[in-house]
Amino acid sequence: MKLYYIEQTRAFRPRWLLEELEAPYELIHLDPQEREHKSPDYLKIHPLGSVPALFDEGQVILETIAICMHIADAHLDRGIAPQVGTAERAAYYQWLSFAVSTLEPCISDAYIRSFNLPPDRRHEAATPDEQEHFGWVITPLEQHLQGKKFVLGDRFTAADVVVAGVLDWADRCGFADYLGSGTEYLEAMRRRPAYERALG
Ligand SMILES: N[C@@H](CCC(=O)N[C@@H](CS)C(=O)NCC(=O)O)C(=O)O
Repeated sequence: MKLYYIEQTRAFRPRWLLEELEAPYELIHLDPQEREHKSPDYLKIHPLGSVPALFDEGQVILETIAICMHIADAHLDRGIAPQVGTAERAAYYQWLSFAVSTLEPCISDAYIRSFNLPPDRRHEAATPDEQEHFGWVITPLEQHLQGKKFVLGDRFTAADVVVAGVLDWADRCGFADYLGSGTEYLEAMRRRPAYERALG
């Protein structure tokens, strides 16, 4: 597998997952300062010039969640995702979807303002309205994580990579006070050796 990568982006999530699996992969670093992600060559891989993109089995896969689910399914024998058709698999789909479709949109504007804009155009993260909204929307996850080690209870899965990836961003752009049980969960995820390895 080849992972197209920019530091401090969503591309960290599949990298972390590959590190958890100790799977062989090639990391293709793109330098955003040099606009390498908008080069004609990279636009042939990802027409929006975004990361991550994964090349596997002769095919390019876009979208972080699809990439993470594909990596997990390619290593199902490692227990990194529940078997298809089980109640656990349904919960797995639910929390993956909740993280990227419901929770992440609450923080993405603040994230862009804090980290993605050119330095002279960056301004303060999370507004009070955004914080209040996030504090409401995180409720199902916050309640679910209480007393749990992992999203699926007692075992680490690819859902943890995606959920913790979103909480990690939230923590870093002004929502730290609104994570509730997610704070302890996130700290435990950050202590995982594979997470640390993926930071490079
Ligand atoms: N929904 C896409 C979003 C991809 C995305 O926006 N990636 C950001 C980094 S986190 C990026 O590449 N931004 C630079 C750009 O699109 O020009 C995914 O999850 O893969």
